[in-house]
Amino acid sequence: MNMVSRNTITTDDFRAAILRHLTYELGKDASHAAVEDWRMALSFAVRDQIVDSWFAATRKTYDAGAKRVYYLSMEFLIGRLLKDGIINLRLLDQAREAMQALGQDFDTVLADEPDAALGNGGLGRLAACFLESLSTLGCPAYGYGIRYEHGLFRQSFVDGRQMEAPETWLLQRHPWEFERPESRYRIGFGGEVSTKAGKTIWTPADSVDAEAYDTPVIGWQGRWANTLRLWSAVASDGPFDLDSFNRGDFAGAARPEALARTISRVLYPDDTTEQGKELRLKQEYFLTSAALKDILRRFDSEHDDIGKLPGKVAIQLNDTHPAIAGPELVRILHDERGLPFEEAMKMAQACLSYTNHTLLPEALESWPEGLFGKLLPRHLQIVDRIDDAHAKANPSRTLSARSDHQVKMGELSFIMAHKVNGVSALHTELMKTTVFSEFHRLHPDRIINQTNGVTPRRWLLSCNPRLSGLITDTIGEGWVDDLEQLKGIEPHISDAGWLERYAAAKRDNKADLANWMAKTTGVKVDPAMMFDVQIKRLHEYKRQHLNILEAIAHWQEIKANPSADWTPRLKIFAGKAAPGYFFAKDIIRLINDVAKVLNADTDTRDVLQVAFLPNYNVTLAERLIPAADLSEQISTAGKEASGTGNMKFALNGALTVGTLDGANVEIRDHVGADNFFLFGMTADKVEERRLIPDHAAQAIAADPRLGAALKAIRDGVFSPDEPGRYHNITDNLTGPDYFLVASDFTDYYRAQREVDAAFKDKTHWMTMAALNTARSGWFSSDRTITDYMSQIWDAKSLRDS
Ligand code: C3B
Repeated sequence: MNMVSRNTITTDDFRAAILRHLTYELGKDASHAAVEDWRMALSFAVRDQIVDSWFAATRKTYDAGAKRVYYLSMEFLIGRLLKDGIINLRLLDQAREAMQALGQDFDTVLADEPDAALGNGGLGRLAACFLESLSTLGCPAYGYGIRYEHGLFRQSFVDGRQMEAPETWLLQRHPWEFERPESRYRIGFGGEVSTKAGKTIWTPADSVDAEAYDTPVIGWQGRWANTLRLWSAVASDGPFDLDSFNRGDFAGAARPEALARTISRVLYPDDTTEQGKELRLKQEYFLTSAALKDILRRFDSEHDDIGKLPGKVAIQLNDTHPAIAGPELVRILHDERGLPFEEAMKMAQACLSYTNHTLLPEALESWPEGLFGKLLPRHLQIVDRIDDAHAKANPSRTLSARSDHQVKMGELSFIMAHKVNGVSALHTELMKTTVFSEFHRLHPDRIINQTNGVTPRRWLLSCNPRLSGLITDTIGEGWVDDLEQLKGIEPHISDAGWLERYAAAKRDNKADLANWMAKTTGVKVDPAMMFDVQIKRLHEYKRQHLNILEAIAHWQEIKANPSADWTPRLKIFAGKAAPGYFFAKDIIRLINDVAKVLNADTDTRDVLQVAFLPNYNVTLAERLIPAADLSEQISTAGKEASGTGNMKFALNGALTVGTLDGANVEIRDHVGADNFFLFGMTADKVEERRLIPDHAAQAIAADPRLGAALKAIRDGVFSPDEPGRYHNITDNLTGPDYFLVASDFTDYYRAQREVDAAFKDKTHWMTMAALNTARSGWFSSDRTITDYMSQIWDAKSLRDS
């Protein structure tokens, strides 16, 4: 199906490799092997090929004495890796044929792989796309993160309510990682700071060890592979305390190990609000300190002049989570290596850069100085000296990483980075005028923009074989790592035959999704309906409640006139709410309750249905995006830093209904205003509107449809057994309504009716969809990473050397 050319290994050789692994690695006879055994054997056969290119890349980097990029991130939302590896090695045909020859269903084997959910959402998935692009571009790089035993929780629904269960990806065998017991570092916490002979010495009270696990990340065509190094926490003093054990205190004997392992046990399930937990700060220091120790060990093995560090090491802080890297690097350079303080600070700044991913005030990390000083006493002193040095260099200012007895990680990151970047043009401008306005005045060259991107290997080639096959048929395969080549399909869009092939790909993807939904959720849907999709974390600013209010209002309109010529539509939702975010959980339940009523309504269900699919993850995104007609990107303007789902949808030919927020602005610029359904207030208007004390009441009074929809919720139409169930939502939307759901409703409703009208003209709709695909090339993470390499890291590709 994919027209991409093949790897040179023959199917026979590949089949033999699979059998060899099955027999000698897994100890299984083919006649007794289970699906998991086949998956493991296939993974090992694929991994063999990755390892060769991985070693070659490492050798080239050493030989060239090249600069490496280190991407520090608390999250890497990598998802499944097997198909990714197969695609990038161009082994798809051989793998499929070999599994067939072995009597196995290839897709069943692929689907057996757990989805590694080591991230919450956009930030973590961006890190995964970036690693893949770094490898595709041949830029020497490491991702550093935590090897969480439990990634993001599994979500299910009981009576429409979100239930959370631990995620257990590591309970299955994981073929991609290599344990590196030799790369082990002691990470200290607490204790005392003293001075001896003019030197400052930190003596931690406790410690854990960080042990490395490496996963190779293969780039397109297998020409380069980098490393994702994840740290696992283990007890410093061996697995258990023998004295306690011999005294019969078995629980006490196991305590050190249990305590240590807590650090890498779970991913925090909230991507925006700070938990304020000691454990979270411990996790952040654990990751950062282990990474820096590893970076310096590697540097020392190649260079003997520490002055060369900034020329050989670029460290990217993915949000403020690893911001302790600033003080930690200064501590190592000053306390341990003896550099004068100012010099240590300058050197650290030259190595470090920081990406800001959100302006939401509750997501800007800060730590009470008591907690910070208890865990990291030396670092607290260093933060103060960093502040002093910064104040000395900028005498007229009083900007500080310490205020109100808090350590402010955003400010600290800003001071310690030579470049600070936002993730979309609008977000970067807002950084300059809001959170970092004073810093920006002081350091006008420091903030730069790097609009996010997504890897086209996973988000088009792999997840949408029908469309990628058509594209390759039309313009060859160069687009896969040069996505701007998609422009080459534009002249074909006016050819009715070609457009019909484009439409057929979408139609077939939708039919696949409908079949899958019927099989897994029991929801039967007609693939001829418009598939309208909103998939992302649940958050008030993302406004899933605006979407469901529109559904209610539209349902009421249809009920009043059921025989009119309505455009049939299925609204699909998926996404998780942080377990402690009760408002977001109410929104989920409301959507499920509304779905129950609408889907049972025989007057309307042929033209309007709602489905909330459980346990949203990377794999589900790969299934939904290729089948979407409409992409919902409806955040309150000024709140969504960028979005990356918005890019994946446009690339796969879904039209966007969206606000002028984040990267939506740039998507609209690229695909053309005619091919985008715009609605809502701009970020400036949002600020003005909030100044009107009764903005929500005014909006409701002006639009009876909104009033009627809210009334239906309040009257218990969707929760007859408990009419007051959603009073939190209705009270909020009729009262403070900080995210301006009511004020944007009317324009959203209008835009949705425009969408309905447009969908009726199939040729026009498909033309718009194809133009979205043709013009989304700029949103490749290859473009983003190329710009980081030249504008932030000063790093070079070694792929073709
Ligand atoms: C997200 C933002 O919410 C998105 O707008 C953005 O596209 C991505 O980051 C990637 O830049 N984000 C997140 O997922 N978690 C955070 N803690 C902060 C931002």
